[in-house]
Order: sequence, then C-alpha cells, then structure tokens
Amino acid sequence: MRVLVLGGDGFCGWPTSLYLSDRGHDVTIVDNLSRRKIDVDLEVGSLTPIAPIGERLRAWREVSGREIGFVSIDLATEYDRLAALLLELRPDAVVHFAEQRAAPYSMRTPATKRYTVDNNVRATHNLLTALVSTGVDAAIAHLGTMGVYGYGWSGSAPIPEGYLTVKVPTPDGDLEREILHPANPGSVYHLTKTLDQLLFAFYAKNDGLRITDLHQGIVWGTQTDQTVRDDRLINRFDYDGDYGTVLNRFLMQAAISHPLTVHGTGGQTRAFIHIKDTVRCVEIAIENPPAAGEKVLVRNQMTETHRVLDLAKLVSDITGADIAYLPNPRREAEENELIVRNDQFLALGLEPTTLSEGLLAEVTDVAAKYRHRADLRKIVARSVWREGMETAGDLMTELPPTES
Ligand code: NAD
Ligand code: USQ
Repeated sequence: MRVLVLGGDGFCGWPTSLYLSDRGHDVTIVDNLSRRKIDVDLEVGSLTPIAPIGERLRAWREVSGREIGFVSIDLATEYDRLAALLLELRPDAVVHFAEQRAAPYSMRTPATKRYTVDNNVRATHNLLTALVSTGVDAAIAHLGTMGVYGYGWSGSAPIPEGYLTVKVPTPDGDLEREILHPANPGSVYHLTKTLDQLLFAFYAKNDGLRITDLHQGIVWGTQTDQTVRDDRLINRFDYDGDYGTVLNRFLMQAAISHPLTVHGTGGQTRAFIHIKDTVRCVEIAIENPPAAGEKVLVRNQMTETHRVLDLAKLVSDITGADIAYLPNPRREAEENELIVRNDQFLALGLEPTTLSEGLLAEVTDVAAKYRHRADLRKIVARSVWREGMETAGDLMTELPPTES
C-alpha cells in the first residue's frame, strides 16, 4: 500500500513508518518537526539522542535498502500543500499521528492551550477537507486516545469500542439508539481528540470518508525490531514532566535512582500498550478499513490496564527505587476503575505484548545508557490544571555515581 504517515517523526510515528516500510509498504512521512521545536522551547530533549530526520532516512535506506519519503508541511496551516501532495501521491491510506499530544503541555499556559486546539483541530479538519476536495480515496487511521471516554464515569462497566447503545424514552415506547460514547476529556489535549471525533462522524456521514479512530492507551517502551537496527534509527524517549508518560518515566527514574513520581495516591487506573503493538495495530487498521458510507470504525488500541501505584510498586520491587507521593498537578479522579474492551484487535490477530520484567528492563537499560543526558530539573511535573495548584520541588539535584 502507499501510505502517508502524518507525524512520522514522532515517538509513535517514527517506529510505525519503519515498520510499515519493512513490511513492504511505500511510506512517505509528513511532519513539520514541531515536536522537536517544542523541546527547544521547553529547554529539554529526548533522553535518547535522536538523529535529524534526513539522517534517520539515510540510515534506513542503508540498513533496509528501502526508501521512505519526507515532506515538511504544517498540516494546520498549509492546506494547499497538503491537497497538492495528496493529488501527487494518491495514497491508499493516511495514518494521522500529527497532533500536539501532551496533556500537561496543553494545560501549561493560555498560549499552549490555544496552540493545542488550533493545531490539532485544524490539522484534522484540513486532512478531511483535502480528501474530499481532491477526491483521493484514502482510508484514514487516526490516533485518538482512551482519554476521550474519561475515567470513572462507567464504574465497573467495560468501556465499549466507541459506541454505546442507549434507550431514548418516547411517548410510543423506548427507541434504541447507538451513540458515540459520551465524551469526558480530562485536559485541553484530550478535548481536541473529542472534537476530532465529531469531525470524523460528520465527514464519514456526509462524504463517505473511510475513517478508523484508534483509541489508544498510554504507549510505553522505546525500541522496536526496526529502530534497533542502527543507532541513528533510535526512537525518542520523553522523560520530562510535560511529555514523559508515566511508565516510561518510572523506568527512567529507576535507572537514575530518582524516586518514582506518583501523583496523589496513585489510584488512577489507565490503559497501556507497548510501542511494538502500536505499530502492529496501525498496520492491522489500515489493512481493515471500513467501507465508504459506514460509520467511523472505533477500535480500542490497548492491551492491559494498570493502577499507577501498582506500576510504581512493580518498578520499585524490580529496581529498588523509592516511591515519592507528590501533590497531583492535575485535576483528575484520585482513583478509578477501568475495564476496556479490545475484542476487535484481538480478533484481527493482535498478540498482546504485556508487561514483563524483560521488557521493563529493556527500557531501563536504554535509560541507563543515556542517563548523562537527563536534566534533573525537568523531571517533576509542574504544568498545573488550575493556577495556584501546588507542585513539588526537585527531588534530586545531582546524578549519583554509577556503580562500576
Ligand atoms: P509526538 O509528539 O512524538 O509525535 C507527533 C508528531 O506530529 C511530531 O513529530 C510533530 O512534529 C508532528 N506534528 C504535530 N503537529 C503537526 C502539524 N501541524 N503538522 C505536521 N506535523 C505535526 O507524539 P506521539 O507520542 O508519537 O503521538 C502520536 C499520536 O498518537 C498523537 O496524536 C497522540 O495523541 C496519539 N497517542 C499517543 C500516545 C502516547 O502515549 N504517546 C497514546 C495515545 C495516543
Ligand atoms: N502520572 C503520575 N506520575 C507521573 C506521570 C503521570 O502519577 O510522573 C499519572 C498522571 O497523573 C495520570 C497518569 O499517570 O493520572 C497518566 O499520565 P500520563 O502522562 O502517562 O498519560 P496522559 O496524560 O493520559 O497522556 C498520555 C499521552 C497522550 C495519550 C494518553 C492516552 O501523552 O498522548 O492520549 O496517554 S490515555 O491516557 O489512555 O488517554
């Protein structure tokens, strides 16, 4: 298949591009490198030394003999260039990763709130309009999030894959209707994903676009079978308080003997997926799109759920790291249950890569290798959901010496 990977320089997009290329697909990355520029603004960087995009692509050509294209387009503002690219390449599928994806960054300042909404909603809408106006019949696979469902609303009821059947009382008896699961976003970032859902529903209904929305859990891990093939292919590793996600942060913290930063009681339960499964799920999704005229296909892209404190205890048991209970910078339920249906991917052949000591150690090893690149002042999360919320001070100011 000819595949455009929007956001293909990012944490999920880069290994997905390599995986799809390795599997014989003809891949072109579209990315404006905004994620790298945000790192510069935040004065932080990936723990792993990621190569510039040109070097990444050269390295892939050398190790695989395969070509991946790259086009720099800001999808939120450069509509005409996007439309022209679609007409030129006529892709069979478009994988859409290209959004500002950090909840803390999206809550950081009025400017980052506005940027997140402007960037994400406009990028998604431009893609939809461009497909309609060019008549290019590409299936879209969009990376959405489990966070659109919110946490705690359904109690112990399993979260369905996108839709809920409800009964609407009428004078003539109950009408049964299938509706999008109520949206309950927990941050401005998550809010943009719920807005995306409405855009998708409209364009599927009105224009017959073929859209899959992948409601993905928190991705953990770093390397895939492709990114390990050359140092220049290494994936990014976010560890800072805005972009680092919980399990990778805990593993990185353990690797540098930093206390594990549990927010509040750690009773928050979240869905997780390993990066190796992310790339497989995307291929499954583009190979099994809905037909034109069908409603948006929602697939829950996650393999397991865990309580934050249980993860901290697990990492602590394996590595001996201390656990620090910090004031929670977010407004979120202190505790929630989370049961999620993921029958679709299992039926389509996904064999889940679940938490194992070996895989956890793999991440800790990568983090230990690059520990000298860590900026200890960037670890504690300080973007707060409301002005005035308390945050912790730095927990460590110097890297302890490595044991020889
Ligand atoms: P990332 O920030 O590493 O990658 C996103 C990429 O998109 C970056 O390379 C960035 O430069 C690019 N981009 C952003 N806006 C753009 C624009 N206007 N034009 C062109 N390129 C643009 O994020 P990620 O972790 O790889 O996440 C990818 C997608 O998956 C996101 O949409 C995110 O919401 C979703 N997701 C991620 C996770 C996770 O744990 N990382 C979990 C669930 C869902
Ligand atoms: N948390 C801690 N300590 C930390 C970091 C986080 O206790 O050091 C807690 C948070 O308070 C939260 C939970 O862990 O309760 C998850 O936080 P996270 O930063 O790992 O994940 P989140 O903000 O939800 O966002 C990430 C991605 C986002 C994606 C989402 C999937 O950044 O792009 O959409 O995971 S999901 O959570 O399923 O919605």
